[in-house]
Amino acid sequence: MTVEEYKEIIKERLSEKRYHHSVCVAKEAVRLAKKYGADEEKAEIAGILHDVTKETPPVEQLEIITNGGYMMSKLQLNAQKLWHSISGSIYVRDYLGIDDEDIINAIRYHTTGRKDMSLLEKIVFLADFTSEERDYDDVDVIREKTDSSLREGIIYGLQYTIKKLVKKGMPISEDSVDAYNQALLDK
Ligand code: DGI
Ligand code: FE
Ligand code: FE
Repeated sequence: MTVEEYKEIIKERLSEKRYHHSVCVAKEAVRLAKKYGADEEKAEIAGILHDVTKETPPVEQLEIITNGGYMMSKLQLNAQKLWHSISGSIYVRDYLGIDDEDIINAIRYHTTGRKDMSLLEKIVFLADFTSEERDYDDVDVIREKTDSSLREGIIYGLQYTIKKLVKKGMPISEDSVDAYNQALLDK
């Protein structure tokens, strides 16, 4: 399938606002791929598809996840915001026929990050924060950091997410903690 065909699928499945977000993330992922030497086509595909199941009803997401042979941990079951990255990665594999592991993993870990992220995974993780339609308070700070190094962007992005989750009393995924510690310690 072509990027244009993936865009049509996403348009059908998402609200206009989130479709626009997906297009912006794809564009930003391509920009970062050019800058940091990743595969631009994979960056565009992963960017456009990263939130494919974000608006899919939770029950359907559970079905996709279970049918895909994945068992969520207690933490994952309790953090519904994490479901779309798991169900999305299974959806593109089992329903859209994507067999590129790197694209599948970039979708799978776009919300939490993880230890030993590939270049493409880092780019999609960061493009979700720095895409042009994002307008939270310190978006310019993470854009600057991401432009100076992926590692700095990742540290800042995870600090932002982890702080927000702690404030709300929410559980923190081990993948986020591992990604954060690795970015801090491995220079
Ligand atoms: O799908 P988007 O809105 O574009 O962005 P996203 O995939 O980064 O999702 C962000 C949401 O996921 C946000 O509400 C916080 C939540 N989240 C991210 N990391 C964790 C998390 N929730 C829990 N409980 N634990 C995490 O580690
Ligand atoms: Fe997401
Ligand atoms: Fe997103």
